[in-house]
Amino acid sequence: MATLKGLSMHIKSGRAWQLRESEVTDESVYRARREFIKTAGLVAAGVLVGPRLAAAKTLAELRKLKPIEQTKYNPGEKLNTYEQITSYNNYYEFGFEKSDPARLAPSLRVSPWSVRVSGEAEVTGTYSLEDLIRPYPLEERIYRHRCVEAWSMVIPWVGFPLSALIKRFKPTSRAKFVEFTTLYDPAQMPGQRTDVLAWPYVEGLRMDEAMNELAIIAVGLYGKELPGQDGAPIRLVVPWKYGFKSIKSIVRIHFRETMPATTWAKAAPTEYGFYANVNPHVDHPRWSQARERRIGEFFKRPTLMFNGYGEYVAALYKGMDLRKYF
Ligand SMILES: Nc1nc2c(c(=O)[nH]1)N[C@H]1C(S)=C(S)[C@@H](COP(=O)(O)O)O[C@H]1N2
Ligand SMILES: [Mo]
Repeated sequence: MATLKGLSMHIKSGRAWQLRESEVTDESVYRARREFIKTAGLVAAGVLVGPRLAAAKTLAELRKLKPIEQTKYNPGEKLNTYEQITSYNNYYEFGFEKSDPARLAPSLRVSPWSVRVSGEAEVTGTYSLEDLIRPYPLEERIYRHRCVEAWSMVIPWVGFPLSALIKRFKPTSRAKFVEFTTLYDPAQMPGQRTDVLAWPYVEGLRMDEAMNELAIIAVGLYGKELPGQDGAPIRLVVPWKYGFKSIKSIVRIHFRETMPATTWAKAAPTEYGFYANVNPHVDHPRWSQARERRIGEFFKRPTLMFNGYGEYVAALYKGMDLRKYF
């Protein structure tokens, strides 16, 4: 990939200041990659039964969403290209290499799609995607995205505030957290045929975090519907937290009194916390979080507290020890 040539070159040259892929990867994931590559290869070759592979869509091939309101949410930094955003990311249901989601996720069937809303709320039920999102005007939000693996991007999402969606279900006073679940369908999601993570992928927010104006439900990017690899047809975006909080392809929203057991916090509790706020002062046990590589750039840049969104979110964590609640 031409756009990522520079990046892979850095990794190969292996200078001391560079973060090697193996250093930011869980050992179990690293080992599972080999297994997965074999399995995915057999699926592609038609030896194993798997989903029909569909080519990743170009921007021109995707359905345009409209109307989209422009908003004040824009860090004023150079946008990453559509190619960068859609060819380098994590979606472990479709493999463990950054290029796997673009290769395998586009074949996920996203229509029909329904989302079940349950738990501590007055209004619950199962909604078709269309019914779920119809009431909300779509906005463009340009957000920084910071992966826990110390790379970052700037992405023009299309979506609407999560708070608007939540209000409609009238959570009760017992609802202290909201939990999100990704589709579980090992026939379509080859990564779910491995035990690298406890499937389905689960994420969650404290209710006040979920109601913060920055948290959005995204249904598109670059003015078009979401491509498979970015979490089609509906996903969460929480820009002040590490990327793993922004769960993809959501099928369930559950209001609860207790903190949900989230996927990465369960997998490695000393490495990934429930809060997962971007914090350059609290290192990951195996690497520094002080700097990040913006995809497409050569030199690393300093990571900003709350990914630069402190003015919106710092008050949520007043009085909390962010080393303890990482
Ligand atoms: N269901 C699911 N959601 C997920 C992931 C995943 O593996 N499965 N990976 C997360 C991680 S670690 C990141 S960095 C982002 C990357 O995708 P994006 O660039 O489309 O946000 O998705 C997040 N959401
Ligand atoms: Mo990530």
